[in-house]
Amino acid sequence: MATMTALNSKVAEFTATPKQMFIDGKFVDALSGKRFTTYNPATGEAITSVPEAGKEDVDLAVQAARKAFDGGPWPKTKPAERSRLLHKLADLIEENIEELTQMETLDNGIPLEGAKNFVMASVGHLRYYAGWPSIIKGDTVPNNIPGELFNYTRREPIGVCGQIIPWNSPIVNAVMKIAAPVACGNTVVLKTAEQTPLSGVRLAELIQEAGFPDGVINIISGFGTIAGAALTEHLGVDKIAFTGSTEVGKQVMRSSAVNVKKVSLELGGKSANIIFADADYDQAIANAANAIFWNSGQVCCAGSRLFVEKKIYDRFVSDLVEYSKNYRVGNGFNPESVLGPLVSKDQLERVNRYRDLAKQEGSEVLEGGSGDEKELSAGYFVKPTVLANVNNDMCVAQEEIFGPVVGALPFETVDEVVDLANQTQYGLGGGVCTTDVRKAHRVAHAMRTGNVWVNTYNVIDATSPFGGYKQSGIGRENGSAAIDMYTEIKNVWVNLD
Ligand code: TXE
Repeated sequence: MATMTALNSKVAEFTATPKQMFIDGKFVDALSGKRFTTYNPATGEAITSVPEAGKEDVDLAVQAARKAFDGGPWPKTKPAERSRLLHKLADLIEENIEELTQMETLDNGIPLEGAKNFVMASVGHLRYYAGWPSIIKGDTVPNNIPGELFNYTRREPIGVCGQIIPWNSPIVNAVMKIAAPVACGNTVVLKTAEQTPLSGVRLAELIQEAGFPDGVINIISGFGTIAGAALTEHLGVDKIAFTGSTEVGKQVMRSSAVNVKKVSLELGGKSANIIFADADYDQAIANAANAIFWNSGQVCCAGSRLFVEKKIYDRFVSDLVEYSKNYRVGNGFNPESVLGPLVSKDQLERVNRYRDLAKQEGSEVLEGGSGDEKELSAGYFVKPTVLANVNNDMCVAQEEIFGPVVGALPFETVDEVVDLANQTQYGLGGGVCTTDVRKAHRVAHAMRTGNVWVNTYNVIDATSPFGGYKQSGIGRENGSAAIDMYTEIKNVWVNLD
């Protein structure tokens, strides 16, 4: 077994003390004094503890964000200054990249290389939105009303944004919920996921160091049913952006109705990845594997339903299992690991329940991957798994598993596979592998999903809209779509007569 990468001294120092949360520019404990422990999913060992925010702490954070918004400094801060601060935060993340990478691996489990990609994606995201403040603008609008009327629109910030994130890519999730709203002049209260609060605490330190005015960005740690719910119910919050399960997303919508908050949701998926017989075979195998196994399948748009044209189905499924042996599963600090553990014991139990259910439903469970059994028994690991002989009505083909488990389904015609791909409550991602350009676009247009990848998969960038059709969500993050989502449009009429 390769030697594990040593823990960076800064990370060791950081985790040696209990952490606090960030409200109104200061690091504080919960008013109740309650705390909870965060664990390393590769070993089950405690890392450190963070405050457990209650309703009263959420209230303080919302008040701080209100103060920074209502007549406060942020909406009036000049665009160039907002850009400078976002770039400054990106610089600080870059300066601390090794430390943040290790924190992600420690808390979430993802191997160091993947964790570094998360941190770099966060930097890219901040830099992209740092370019926006000076170009967020309204229009002058021609109109048909008699007389001389000057008619224009303004794009104004919405107010206080309550941001709730999951645990599957903690630092990227956090930055995605900060950069765009703050670029638009909003203020933010972000609740991190209870499984992975660590990088959020370090991010808050860097936000403080960057010099954002107090209360513009508040980061709290706590549980969904308490702190998350308090945020969605709070009358001082103007907008909620939530990423998580569809079930909780529905609850968030219901609670947000109390003061008609603007709501955007990025929810679950059961995305179809379609492999035609005319695809570049080796590329399609690599694509199919990456689509589901990257980050151990804990990706909302993971290609968890793999449709393979019947004439290559048997060979493709067996080659995919063979290919998956390249995925060494293990502790993220082991440089040989390609896939880390699942984030928690709950998530491990959930994925194992689905693997058992697959057998009961009559599919064949083919396990691939590789790893050291001693290392694997220490944490919440699942090897890459291919379910063969799945049909689209089975639970394992309809419910989100959120692990490295793919159901493989055969098909014969384009119309049939488009129909099957769309037979799901979800509509987040989709993939098509073919060398026929007409077929590629035809299928891409017919898929009822927010994102489609042709001969690639899981490509997400700050520049490009991301979000779901149907029960996969409301609204789009990233790109100019997020600017629309975090601004109100005001129409002003001026009588010039
Ligand atoms: O998600 P939750 P969980 C899916 C995936 C996974 C399943 C369960 O299938 O297996 O959900 O994961 C906060 N009011 N996804 O239980 O519960 C919670 O504290 C307000 C897909 O972790 O949805 C956390 O911060 N907030 C998904 C966040 O919501 C509440 C990523 C997500 O938790 C709340 C994660 C409430 N009542 C899971 N209850 C994706 N789209 O990527 C919980 N929260």
